[in-house]
Amino acid sequence: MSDRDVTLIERPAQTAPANMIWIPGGTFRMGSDKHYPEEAPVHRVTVDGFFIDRTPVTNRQFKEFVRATGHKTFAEIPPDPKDYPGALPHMLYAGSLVFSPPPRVTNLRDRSQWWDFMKGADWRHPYGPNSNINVHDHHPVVHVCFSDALAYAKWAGKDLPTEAEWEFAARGGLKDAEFAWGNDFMPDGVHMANTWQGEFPHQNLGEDGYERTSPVTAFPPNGYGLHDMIGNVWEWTADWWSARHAGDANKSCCIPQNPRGGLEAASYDPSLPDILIPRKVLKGGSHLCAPNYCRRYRPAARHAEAVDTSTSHVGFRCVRRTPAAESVLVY
Ligand SMILES: [Ca+2]
Ligand SMILES: [Ca+2]
Repeated sequence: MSDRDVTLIERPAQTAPANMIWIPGGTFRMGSDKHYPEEAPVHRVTVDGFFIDRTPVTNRQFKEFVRATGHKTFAEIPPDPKDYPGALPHMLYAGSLVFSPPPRVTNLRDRSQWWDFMKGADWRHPYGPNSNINVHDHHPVVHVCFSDALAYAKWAGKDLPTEAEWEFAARGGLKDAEFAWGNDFMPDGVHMANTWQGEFPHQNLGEDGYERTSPVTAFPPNGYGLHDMIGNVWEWTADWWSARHAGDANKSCCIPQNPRGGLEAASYDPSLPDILIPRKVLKGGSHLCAPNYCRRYRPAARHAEAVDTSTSHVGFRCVRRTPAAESVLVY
């Protein structure tokens, strides 16, 4: 041991759980002032160290959870007519939102043009009842709503990341970089994440090798060794949606520590005043993020999703926090 370097780093005494990576805590500049309004303003935030899953939760991992618990996802349960007064009975069926683009789209504002609430679509049938996940063990699980993701996390002895934890991990140790791997979207012409090439939503060129989801380690990891933080599937976080970030602290003493996002009551969709379904923050963008439509393949990007919504491009990964991250000698 005497001839080896000894480094003192903040790391808990326990060894890393399987397929998780330790993210040393720190202070970083969260958000961006250069893109969409909901990412602004840039503000400093401190997070404690934590473990995070190396990849999004896969179909194989979710299958283990369902086998052990009998969990039924929200998308597999027909809605209770009592919860939807006035709805026609034949319209109340179990299903989930599947990306089904029309041949032509007149305007990019109306997302219902390419999202189809498909009967029988669920995590085992990602593109409808006639599809399956037989050869997709290593693809991220999709068609999970917020409570499904949280149920998995609790079963695994974990939790869902806060937005700040997720963004800090996604940045991979880089300061203020646009992407999880630096400032160049395609360094040396290499695709670093599963996004969309071509004109969204009708022209999916698949130049990165994938028109839909991809195996969770198909693209290079970021500086922390994490795969797919950007692209492939959006990922649920524990935080309630807020239309903008809080401002930067005036003094370094007052930088928020382990912030927990906005208030539930402020997370509703203002364009749907009669529907009071709270929304959570999604992070990382998906295989549907395209230059002409949704440039959200960046750590600072964020998107609101109603807690009871599941789709073919949203999944999640988990974290595990330590009550007291101890400083230990690492050889
Ligand atoms: Ca792609
Ligand atoms: Ca992702």
